[in-house]
Amino acid sequence: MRRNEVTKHKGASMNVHHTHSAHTLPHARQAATDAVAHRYTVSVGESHINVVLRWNAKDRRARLFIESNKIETPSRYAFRGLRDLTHLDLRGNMLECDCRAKWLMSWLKSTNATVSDVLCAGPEDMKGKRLNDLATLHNDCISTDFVLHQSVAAESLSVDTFSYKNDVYVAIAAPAAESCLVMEWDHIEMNFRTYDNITGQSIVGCKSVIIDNQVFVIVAQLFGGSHIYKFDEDQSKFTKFQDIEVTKISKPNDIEAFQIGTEWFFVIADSSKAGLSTLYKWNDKGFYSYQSLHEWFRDTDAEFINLDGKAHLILASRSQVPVIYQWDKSSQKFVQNGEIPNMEDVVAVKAFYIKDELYLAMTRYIGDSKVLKWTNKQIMEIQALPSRGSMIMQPFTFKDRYYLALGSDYTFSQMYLWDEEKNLFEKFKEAYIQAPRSFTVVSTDRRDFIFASSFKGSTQIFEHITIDLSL
Ligand SMILES: [Ca+2]
Repeated sequence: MRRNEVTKHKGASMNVHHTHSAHTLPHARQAATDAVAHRYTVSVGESHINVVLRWNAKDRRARLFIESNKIETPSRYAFRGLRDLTHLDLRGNMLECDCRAKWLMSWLKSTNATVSDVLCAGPEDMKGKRLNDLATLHNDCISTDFVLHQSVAAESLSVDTFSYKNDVYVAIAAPAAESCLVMEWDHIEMNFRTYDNITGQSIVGCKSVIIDNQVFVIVAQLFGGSHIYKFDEDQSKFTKFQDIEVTKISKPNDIEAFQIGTEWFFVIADSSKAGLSTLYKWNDKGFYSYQSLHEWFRDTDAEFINLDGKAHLILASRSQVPVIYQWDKSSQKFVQNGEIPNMEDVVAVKAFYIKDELYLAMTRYIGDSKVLKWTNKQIMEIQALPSRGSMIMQPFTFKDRYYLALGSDYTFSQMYLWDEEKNLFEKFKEAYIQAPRSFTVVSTDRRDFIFASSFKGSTQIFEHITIDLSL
C-alpha cells in the first residue's frame, strides 16, 4: 500500500482514524487509473474532519477533498509538502476570512492546482465573498504601534529635525540644561547620540534652517536676546553667527521658518502683552527684522501654509481668535485677510494634508481641541477632541497612516488614527508623557520615530512599528 504525505500528520496531536484505504476501492477502477484513495477522519477536539486524498501514481496527480467540514482557519502549513496537488476541494467549510486566512488567499493566487470556490463564512463583512477573488484583506493585515525606543534625560520644549549630507539631526530646546541639544542618528548603534550643545540662557526654541547648503539654528531665549548659530564643518560644531534684533520681542513662544519664492524668512511669535510677533528676512548676510505683526495680542503659535501658490500665515493667540495673513506680492508684506471664528484661546495651530485636502489642528488647553477642514476659502469644523491641559496637538503621517498626537498635562496623551471610512480621527493609543510640549517626526534608515518633548521629565523617542496580523 502506498503511503502519502497526509499520513505524516499521524504523529501530530490530531487524532487520525484511517477509516478506508486503497483496498476498499473497486479493483477495476484502481487498475484503470492506477489511483489510490485514502480516506481519513481527523478529530480535533469535538470536531471531525473528513479528508480524502486521491493519488495517481501514473500522472503523479493528487486530489485533496476536504469539503463539507467545519474548517474555520486552516493552518498555513496545511498544504506544505503537497507539491503535486492538482485538485483541492474546500467547499462547504466555515472559513473565517480574517487576517489568518491571508496565506490561503496568497496560496490560491500562486497554486497551479484547480481549486473549488473558497467561500468566506465570516467575519460579517466578508460573508459570502470568494477568497479566490480577493486581492487584499483588512488593510493588508498590517497594524501599527508606537514603542519606546530611547529616552533622553533632558527636559525639553521644541524639537526640530534637519538632514545634512546624508545624516539626520535633531535640535532639542532644553531650558533646564540651558542648551540646544543637537543629536545625530548613529547608523551603527541605531540610536540618537549627542552631537553638539549650543549653550544659552532660558532657551525656549531651537529652529533649523538650511540656506545654500549652510545649516543655521535660530535660538530663541527668554532672557539675553536670541541668536543664530551656524554649523562649522571644520570644527564639527555650531558657532555663533549673529544676534537677532529683538527690541520688539519680549517673550518668544514659537519660531517658524519658511520660504516665499526664493526668499527665506522666519517669524517669532511673541506671547507677552508688551511684545510683537516679528517677521525676519534673510539678506545673504543674516536675518533682519522685516515686518511687525499683530500688536498686543499674546501670540502663541505661528503656522505657515502655501495655499495654491499663495503664502499664508496663521497666528494663534491667547486674547482673540486666530488671524490669517496673506502675502501681498506688490507690497512684499503680510496683510491680514481673515480670521478663524469661534476659536478663542488657541495655544497651537498646525496645518496638514490628508490626500490633498487641507486641515488645521487647533490645540486648546481646556475644552475641546478642534480639527478643521479648509476648502475653497471656507473653514469648517470636522471634529472636536476633548483636551485636558493640552499644549500641543500634532498631526503626522507614517506609512500612509494619518495620526494626531494630543498632549495632556494632567493625564495620558492620546494618539489618534484617521479612519478613512468615517473621515474622522479615532482613538488609537495612549502614552504617558509629563507635560508634553511638542511631537516631532524624525525618519532615518527607513525607521520612523516621534520625539515627545517633556517640560517636566525626559524627552521620549517612540518608534512607529508595523505588525503583520496574518502571522
Ligand atoms: Ca509653529
